[in-house]
Amino acid sequence: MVNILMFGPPGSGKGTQSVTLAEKYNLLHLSTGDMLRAELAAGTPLGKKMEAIMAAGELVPDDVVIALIAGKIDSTTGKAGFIFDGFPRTVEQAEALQKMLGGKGMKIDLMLVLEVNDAELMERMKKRALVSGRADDADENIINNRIAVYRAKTEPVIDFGRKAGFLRSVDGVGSIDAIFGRLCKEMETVI
Ligand code: B4P
Repeated sequence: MVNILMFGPPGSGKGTQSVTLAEKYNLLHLSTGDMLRAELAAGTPLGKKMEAIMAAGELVPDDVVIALIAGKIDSTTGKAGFIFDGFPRTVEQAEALQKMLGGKGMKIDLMLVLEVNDAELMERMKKRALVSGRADDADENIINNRIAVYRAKTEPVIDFGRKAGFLRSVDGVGSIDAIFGRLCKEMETVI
């Protein structure tokens, strides 16, 4: 089983690229953002608790997302591995994932970091707001907060990946197909 982390700032294209990478390489796509939005949409107690945090562009507590991911890893069969999209978002989440995988005889094989400048991120999320209905895309201040939270809490995971030796940076600006091609080149070093 191969384990890939799709990493990058909000709006960098993690979700967009993870879907097609998962199809091409027969991986299970695990997006913590999608899982949390599904809880919100279903009106579960967990979703109700997380709604305000997500709408403000803050991170939900580590134990919540770690539990969501653990449940999925345990119940998956018939796949060549996992692509983790938007997880881990803190060093604590990264350490928990490494421990979880280690306990099952697996490891993190590759961490793909999509590099996109802030102006481009803002433009993409404002465009997405027109169709997504997402509260966290609708307001420039919230988008700025998400980018600030990324720099403060999530970017340190890059150092974690660099030290562990599985980090690969990829230019995340250009056409979706061109970026997909760049990511596939990196994937083929581990698959
Ligand atoms: P996510 O769902 O992970 O959302 P995201 O970071 O905004 O989006 P992504 O990078 O996937 O961008 P996309 O492909 O859609 O997180 C949402 C919230 O959930 C977080 O703020 C947090 O509150 C919570 N959460 C999630 N995981 C968590 C965790 N582990 N711990 C704590 N909290 C967590 O692309 C964006 C837009 O750009 C799209 O419209 C797309 O069409 C467009 N686009 C993509 N590639 C493009 C390209 N090359 N050129 C032009 N446009 C492009």
